[in-house]
Amino acid sequence: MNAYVESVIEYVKQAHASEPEFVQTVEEVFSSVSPIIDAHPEYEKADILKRMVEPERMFTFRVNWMDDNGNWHTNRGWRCQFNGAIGPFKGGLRFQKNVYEGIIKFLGFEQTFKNSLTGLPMGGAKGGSDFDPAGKSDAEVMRFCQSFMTALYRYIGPDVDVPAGDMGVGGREIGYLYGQYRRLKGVWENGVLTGKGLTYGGSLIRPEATGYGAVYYLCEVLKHENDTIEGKRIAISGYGNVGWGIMKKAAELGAKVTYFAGPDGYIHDPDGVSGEKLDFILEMRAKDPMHCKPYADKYGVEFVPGAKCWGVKDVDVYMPAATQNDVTMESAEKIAASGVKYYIEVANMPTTNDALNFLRAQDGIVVAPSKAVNAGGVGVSGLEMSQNSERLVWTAEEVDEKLKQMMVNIHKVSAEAAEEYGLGYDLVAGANIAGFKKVAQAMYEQGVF
Ligand code: 2IT
Repeated sequence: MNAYVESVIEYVKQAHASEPEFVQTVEEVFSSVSPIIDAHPEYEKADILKRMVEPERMFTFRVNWMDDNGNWHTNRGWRCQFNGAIGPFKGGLRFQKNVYEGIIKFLGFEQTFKNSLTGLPMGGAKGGSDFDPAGKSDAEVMRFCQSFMTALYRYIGPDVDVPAGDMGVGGREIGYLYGQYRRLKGVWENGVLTGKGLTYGGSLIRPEATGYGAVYYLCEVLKHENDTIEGKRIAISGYGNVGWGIMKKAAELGAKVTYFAGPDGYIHDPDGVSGEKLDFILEMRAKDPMHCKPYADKYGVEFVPGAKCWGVKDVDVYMPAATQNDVTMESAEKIAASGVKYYIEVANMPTTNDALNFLRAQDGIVVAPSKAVNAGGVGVSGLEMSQNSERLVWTAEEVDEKLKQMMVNIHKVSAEAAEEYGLGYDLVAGANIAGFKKVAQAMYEQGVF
């Protein structure tokens, strides 16, 4: 490894010891960039790497809100405007009990390279709160979102920073956040948020985009391997927005999701999830996001409590689509032993670094990295921004076609970047290199600050 790269990784390990997720993502991305630093001594001179691991700006704020019984609560809010070299800051908001600086920073860093890969002009950002949405009423969520936006609105804008959803933040939350932004600013600036409802400037296909994009990316991998999506059986974890989109697009293209895992265990449905089962999942999730067992009860299929489906043999593709560090070394060993050929990450950083490197080193497995595979989500957010600024609305077919092209291109530039540096078909390194190159060059050309 290049000595400068090594020294910056070492620095991050020391300086961010209390933020293991952030250290993990820096190590993962920077482990691929040595050849670029070797080829560009001017980057070291301009200290590009050390500047890259420091957010341009990150702030924390207080969010007070009243519950339905009249009790006040205090939560913490964050926004990390990580890198704005190639466009306005862009990235989701995560509302989850376990959120702290290290999670927001890891997601913001990852977002920078992901957004670069989309080919659209978007910088990297992330934000969120340790607010726990579980069991909260609509009115409580509304008051929380209004308070959150009151603290945030001065620091965002269509050309400044454009938040969106992530875990715990969907269409409902974005609606309340936008309502409060509009009320405070007194202008129609709907390009300030993406993932909006269709009645006020949301883009068709945005809710499905991450899952659809992941399946389009999978199709490109299969094409490369002289294989097709037809008849493929897929095991996923997570059945949120993203997992649901995978199920739907897979069914549409003649494949099927035969396993899916939730917080309480996993489901095995050999017929695959399609048709009205997709509607049932939406209902089940709305009633209780912590249990997928009701699906097994309803359709008379197998439910395995307290376990993950990593290691099952009767599938062709694994797609972890739940959350970070879902697949550890123990699961990776089972995956390698299963003989399944395709390991397609979907959630942000779903694999620990040791497990990811272990899987990449296996001969018979093709590994694809989440920052490329899930980039269709933020990619369609970028398309939503374009529609908002031009005051027009694209049809579902138009957006879907642009999404597909974007995923084809992300796969292509990743494969080409790896090829260029003699790494073969290494989609993990290729995505890191392709995403990194554009950001590094933009920072370099804009001078040191
Ligand atoms: O992780 C992600 O890319 C997102 N949560 C979506 C971000 C966005 O701005 O649409």
